[in-house]
This record gives sequence, C-alpha cells and structure tokens, in this order.
Amino acid sequence: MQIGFRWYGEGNDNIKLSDIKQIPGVTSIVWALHDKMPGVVWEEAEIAKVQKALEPYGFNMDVVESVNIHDDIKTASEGRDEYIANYIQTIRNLSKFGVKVICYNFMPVFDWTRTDLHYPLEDGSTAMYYEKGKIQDDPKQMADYILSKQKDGMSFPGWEPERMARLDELFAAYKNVSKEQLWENLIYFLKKLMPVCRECNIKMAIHPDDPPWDIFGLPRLIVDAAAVDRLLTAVDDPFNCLTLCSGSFSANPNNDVAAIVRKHANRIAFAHIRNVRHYPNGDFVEVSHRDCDGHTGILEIIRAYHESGFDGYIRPDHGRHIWNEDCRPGYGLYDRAMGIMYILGCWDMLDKLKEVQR
Ligand code: DNO
Repeated sequence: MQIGFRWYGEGNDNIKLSDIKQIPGVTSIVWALHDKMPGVVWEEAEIAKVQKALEPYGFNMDVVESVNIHDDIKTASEGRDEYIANYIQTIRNLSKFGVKVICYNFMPVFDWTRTDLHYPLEDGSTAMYYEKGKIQDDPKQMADYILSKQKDGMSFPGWEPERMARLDELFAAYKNVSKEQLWENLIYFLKKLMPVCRECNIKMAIHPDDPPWDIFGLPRLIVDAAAVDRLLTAVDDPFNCLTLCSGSFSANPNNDVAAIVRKHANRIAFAHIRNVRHYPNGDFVEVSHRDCDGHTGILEIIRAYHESGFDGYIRPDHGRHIWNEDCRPGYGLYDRAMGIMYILGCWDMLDKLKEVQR
C-alpha cells in the first residue's frame, strides 16, 4: 500500500507541499493539470513543471487524478476519435514521467455532486452534504450554487465554469444517449486505449459515479458491484482497473465496498477512503474517517485491502473542514491528515497482528 495525497498544484491550492511532507507515510502526490480542458493534450513541458515542484520533497507523481474525458467520447459524437487520439498522446507523455495510474470518470455532464458544501456537523465542523430532494429538476440552479463556491479562480474539477456555461448544449448532447449506449462508448474508449496502456505501463482506473445513481435524467454507469463486474469483464485487461472510491459507492447503503475489494483487489489500482453517514430519507453527509462516525464500514474495507495484500495507491478522500481551515471543500489539510493517520493506524496494527500470528 502506498499513500497518496491529492494536491491541486502551485497557486491552485492553499496547502503547501512542505505541509504534506510532514504527514507520516505520504509518498505520492495525486495531481493533475487542472487548467486543461477535457480533450486537450497534456504537453511534456507542462508535466515537467509539476515534476520539478515535487522533486525537492521526494514525492513521486505516479498517480494522476484525473485526465478528464471529453463529452464527445462519452456521447460518441463527431470528435470522438480525435479526442481519443489526444488522450493517447497524453498517456504517452505521462509515461515519460513515470506515471503509473490515471484516474478518470465517465459521468455525463457533472462529476461529483453535492447540494451543500459546508453542512454543519454536530462537532462544529462542516462537511459536504447531499440532499436528495434538491437534485430533481433544475441542474442549472445546482451548477450555479457550486460555481458560487469557487473562489479565487480555484475551480472544482468537473465543474469548470467554461463547461457549466454550456449546460443546455451538454444536456442536449446526452439527450439520446441511453445507458446501454454510454456503456458501449466507455468500452469503445477503453479498447482503443489498452494497447497503449500496456506499452506505457499505465493503468486506467475508473472512478465510480458519485452519487451512484442517475441524476437529472442522466444515466450513470459505475454504481454498484454488478457494474464493476461488467466493466472488468467487458475489457478484461490488467490495465483496465478501478479507482475504488469507498464514499461514492457507499452513498448507496446496499453497496458492500469490502466485498468489491475482496473480489477485485488485483484490478484496484487506486483506493479512495471516505466515510459517509446516511439519513433514513436517502440524504447523506461526509464524516471523519473513523469507522463509527459513518456507515461506510471503513475498518472492514481496510481489512479487506490488507488481507488482499493490496500494494496499489491509497488516499484519504474528502474530509471535514475543521479548525477554521480555509480550504477547498473536502480537500483541507487537517482532516485528511487525520484520515491518513487512521488508515495507517489500522494498517500497521494489521501488519503487527499478522506478524504475531506467524
Ligand atoms: C471529488 C472527486 C472526483 C474525482 C473524479 C475522478 O472530490 O472524488 O472529482 O476526482 O470523479 O475522475
């Protein structure tokens, strides 16, 4: 298991690499070129700048989150093959810098979706919240709310103002894309990529849809264990992998994330550990990584990774906003650092127990 920490880059994140360096165990910075729109090639010179920033701290750049997919690829529109060619060029360029895993998602129009980015928790902190009743008719209202929370030019990945300004056009593009067609488009994309991934030794690791159900009439694919089985079977290649996000899947209480880990450990390239608490009406809120604070089953998930001998990358996911930290929603330093200590505490103890039992 190798610990990563998501960092948005120089000038795009209040957190400094020197702060991250002080968190025990972190070896990888999970990064991206956040100013690149989907479909554009990531140039070597741009990647080299990130490498230069990480080098003094000894962090590697093995994991990218995310190289986003152009909507023409998702909808099989005119530009699809050209955008796939660009994606392939980006893979080739990334491989020159030792990148091993590319996290991406295949969500139509929106990436992760929340209705309140600063929902007050009983301990005085705030966290991201999803109110089912609010995600019904007006996607624009929600997009406006999320955009209003983006300050100082720090846009949220998947919510780029440029894309949100074209919301009507985007919805129109997906109008005739059924769930089955979206599956076909995903598989088409992956099959084109696999030979290059093998050559470049880069795993494609899909992130589940968050939340794992259709929203605003848009189909969402990676929502449960059956979808994971389908994806991994349809493109049965060791380079077609998962970013197994515990919090995304467990927003649906019927999903058993530990069971997915046990079944597919060798196809999980990247693990996100996030804890979620459900309310009886289907709303949910993100909470601390401690098992008993939520319903995700963090301990069982970590145990499943440990028992499977997981040697991929793992990172703490969304944390609460605590101690008045001025941070990106879900991506503060403090609660995620505590998340790492929780994961490491569990992991080290499991190592110890294994040693004693030998
Ligand atoms: C939100 C993240 C997602 C994730 C992408 C992966 O905080 O979990 O935005 O990075 O869906 O492509």
